[in-house]
Amino acid sequence: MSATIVATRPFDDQKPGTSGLRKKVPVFQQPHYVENFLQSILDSIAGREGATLVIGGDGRFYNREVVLKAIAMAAANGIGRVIVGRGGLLSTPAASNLIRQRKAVGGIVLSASHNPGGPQGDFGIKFNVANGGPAPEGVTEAIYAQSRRIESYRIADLLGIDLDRVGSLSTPTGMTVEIVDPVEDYARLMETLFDFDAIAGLFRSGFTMVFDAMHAITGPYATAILERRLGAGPGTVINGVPLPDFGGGHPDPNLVHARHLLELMSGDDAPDFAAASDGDGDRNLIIGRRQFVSPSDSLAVLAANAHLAPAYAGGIAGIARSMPTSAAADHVAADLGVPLYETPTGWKFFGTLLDAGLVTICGEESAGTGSDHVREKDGLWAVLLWLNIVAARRQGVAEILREHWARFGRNHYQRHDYEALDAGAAAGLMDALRASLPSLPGRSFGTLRVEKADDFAYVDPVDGSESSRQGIRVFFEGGSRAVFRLSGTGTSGATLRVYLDRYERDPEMIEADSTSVLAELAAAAAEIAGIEARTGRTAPDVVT
Ligand code: VG1
Ligand code: CO
Repeated sequence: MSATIVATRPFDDQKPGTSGLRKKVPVFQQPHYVENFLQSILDSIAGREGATLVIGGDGRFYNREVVLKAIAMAAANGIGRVIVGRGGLLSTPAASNLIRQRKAVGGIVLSASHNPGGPQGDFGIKFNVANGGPAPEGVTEAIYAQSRRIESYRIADLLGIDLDRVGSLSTPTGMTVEIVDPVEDYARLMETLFDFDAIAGLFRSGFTMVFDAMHAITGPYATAILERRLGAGPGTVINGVPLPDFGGGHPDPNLVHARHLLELMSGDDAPDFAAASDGDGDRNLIIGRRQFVSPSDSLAVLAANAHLAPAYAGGIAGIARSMPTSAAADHVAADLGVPLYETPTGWKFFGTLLDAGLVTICGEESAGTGSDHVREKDGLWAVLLWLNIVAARRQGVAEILREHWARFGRNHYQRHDYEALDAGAAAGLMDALRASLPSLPGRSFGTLRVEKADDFAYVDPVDGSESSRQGIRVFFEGGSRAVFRLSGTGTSGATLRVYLDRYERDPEMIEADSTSVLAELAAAAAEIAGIEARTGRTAPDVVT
């Protein structure tokens, strides 16, 4: 039994976005659709002959079918060994870790991350390269180009692979299929980074937490690490069983989709700490008692306190944040005397900086934080670093955050999302904004006066690659900023994201409510972009 060559025709919509190819499940279910894209990925891997490839996904609807297809196609394309998470499951950070540990040429990670799942929900395919990180733009462009000219794909006949049993077997084509426990290597890595004894001591002393896995991939990881290894009480992890449709929920750990956690944390019998993670386990939400921590602040606090965890005791080399992320981390970098890099949105832009040792900690306003331990953002890592810091400082989340603001000042921050816009209207809005850039400086909106405005372009300091049109930035006198960009992860219509950032040092303004502090900036941003006139929307759908 060997490989079959199947004739196919290109699809014209297989262009990866911010993080892989994301479409509705029925799009992926079209005949040859998945195979075409997988073949285009495999074709992009130089040196795949005999090499190791990691395969796994977040367990959403269609995961198992595509895992089996990926194994069968790897076998027909000369891959020597595939490492597959049991049940076809791997969180994004765990996949990144396995790629690195096992010196794989890359990994195929099946996920649409925080997007909903189920038969009518979203599915996604991401490709990670040998450093464990998301394929850089040069690679995703090559994959897309290949998907436009593909004429055939290769697939082997794989009879009876049992994805649910850990162990190794050989395919008729000679490829080894190694099914591994998806949690084990990752949990061991976490033990090397953090002071597990101190965190376990915290739980023994009566500290309580809730971790909401949102019926997504992090359930088994969080249960193994928090409940079993660290001794957090049983029931600490809720919604811990991964389900193909995430139990009908939207696995995005933000104030809208994890509102119940915010409510829980404002009650009188609130636990000390609450956290959540997204569909594929790379995002995190942190809430203390009566204290939500915005992801941008979380990045800054983690960077300022990382030295309290064993892995970062020697200090950090630098910090990187995506451009729309607030400047809170910039103040920490300046204080530590380390560089701060500002990159376009998407974790793929951090890879070269991490590989070159220029930065240790990275983060995005979209609830992603991570370090050089893998090449992806890592939800549980952020939770464990927070717990390590809480244990070392013997202070609660709210106290730590308040001291942080008092020392560094506070960047009041919000992201306003306008979802499911007409794609043409959204593109028109961005074009008009771009065209208005030269005329913006000097104009006033209420008390805010525009100082400068540009379209963010990035030159990677390590490999010199260039990325343009990465978001419109409008800077106001006094240091406030509004940023506009269109989402690259949605699957229907367009989503406009408006990011608002205003820095305050005055103690009274630090304590003020972010919505009111940002109200004037929000109004200015809406006016500058003509949001109501162009989209008919008078308010955002989601504020995070
Ligand atoms: C969003 C976030 C971005 C993140 C990306 C993938 O992209 O804004 O910060 O890297 O999702 O995260 P966009 O293009 O929709 O703004 V995940 O957890 O979906 O892998
Ligand atoms: Co994700």
